[in-house]
Amino acid sequence: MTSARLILLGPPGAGKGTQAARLAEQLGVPAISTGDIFRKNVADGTELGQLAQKYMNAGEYVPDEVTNQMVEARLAEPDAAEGFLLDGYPRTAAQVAELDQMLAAQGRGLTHVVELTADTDEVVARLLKRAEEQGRADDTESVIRRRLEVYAEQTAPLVDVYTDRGLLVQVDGMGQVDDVTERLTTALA
Ligand code: B4P
Repeated sequence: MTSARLILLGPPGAGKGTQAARLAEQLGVPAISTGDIFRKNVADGTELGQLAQKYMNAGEYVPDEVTNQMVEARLAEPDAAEGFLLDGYPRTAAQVAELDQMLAAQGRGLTHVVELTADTDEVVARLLKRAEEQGRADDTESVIRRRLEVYAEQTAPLVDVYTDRGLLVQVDGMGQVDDVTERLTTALA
């Protein structure tokens, strides 16, 4: 596929970050993860990081204006000129509207929106396991529950938006990582 311009949607723990890295490599486009960019800013102690950290640690979304500006700057970088895989963005209706504007201004559109699905019990188990291994501040049980609520309230409705546009592809994120990658590859072929 040339010039893939993709969004990867899915609840926390569905495997977005895991699969985004693999898919982006296959497709030859950069994986742009808003969560990773925020975490890098937190680690570097930037002003953006200090602001984002408060929201992330509480399981809340970082405000739209901040997130939109950050993505706009990232999409303007040369490596994203041909294509990109957005992991974790957009997550709200306001972010969808902003992304539409950004892409319209560049005269390009999305090629696919992939929803990676997984059961709630499974995603909670995966995130708790990651908490043990990596100690991410937002992987405590209460924060995970809040992240799932915020996802259901603000991000799940985006599935209908992209279904109505004829862009949505649903892929089962349960099971082994390699099996999920294979399903994604088949779905996008
Ligand atoms: P993210 O970094 O996007 O975190 P996430 O939704 O939990 O997904 P992640 O990619 O990390 O996990 P994955 O499912 O791959 O966001 C973190 C926070 O940043 C948000 O809560 C918010 O505060 C902020 N933020 C980010 N984007 C934003 C936006 N657009 N607007 C506002 N705020 C924003 O994997 C989870 C675990 O499962 C991993 O340990 C992985 O190894 C494991 N795993 C994956 N696939 C598996 C499989 N098949 N089997 C078993 N384990 C698996």
